[in-house]
Amino acid sequence: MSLSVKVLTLFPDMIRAVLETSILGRAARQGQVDYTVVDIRDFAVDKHRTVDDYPYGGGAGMIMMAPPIVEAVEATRENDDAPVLLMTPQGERLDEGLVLELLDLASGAGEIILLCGHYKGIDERAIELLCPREVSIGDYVLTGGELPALVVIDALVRRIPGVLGNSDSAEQDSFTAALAGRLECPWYTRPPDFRGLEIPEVLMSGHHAKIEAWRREQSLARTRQRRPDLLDDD
Ligand code: 6GU
Repeated sequence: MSLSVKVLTLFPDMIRAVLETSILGRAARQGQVDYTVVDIRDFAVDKHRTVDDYPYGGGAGMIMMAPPIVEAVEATRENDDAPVLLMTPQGERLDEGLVLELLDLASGAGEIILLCGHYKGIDERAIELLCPREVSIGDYVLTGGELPALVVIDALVRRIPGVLGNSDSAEQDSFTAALAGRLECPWYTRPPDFRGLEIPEVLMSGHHAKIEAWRREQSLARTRQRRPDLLDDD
């Protein structure tokens, strides 16, 4: 059964372009996932198709109006159990653990809805009515929730069994179980000599156990150097 991913946005073209490309696009063509991109502006309630307005009480920036957002979610959602994500810097910070939890909820419902905020934010009553899971992709501010939604979709779709060509590669990546939360080791491919830079000798030795040991060691050293926080509970 294919997972239905629905993105509600004011900038549908920005989302579509990415979802057609590379592994995300291939996953859809192979029927492992299907994408629906909904233009929130289609759910505006006035003839000018207004989707944002000034905040009550004053202040800089525009606020996305509640009615188009709530109507768009209600019209799009097929399963009331499907998780609704609101992409916002105020949200819970995404990590691989949250990705797996969201994939589990989404797979259970057959559907996940991602709502992209824009401007200064969205009317709090939309949040009250929809009870979305609020998700951030990190501690910096972007102009909108579109790139974060695509980040979440990419992280989710690559964890759907069969989506990655080599079924092992998801498990070996940084931050996943096989490396126990360690960073990747360095990798090399042809040519063997590039501008005088050669390949570490062990990789040319054909000695698989030594190669594995070298990779583990590199992975650990790199993690210690760059991300000691990942080793804290070891
Ligand atoms: Cl989800 N939205 C925006 N606008 N900025 C962000 C973010 C989300 N996550 C990190 N920065």
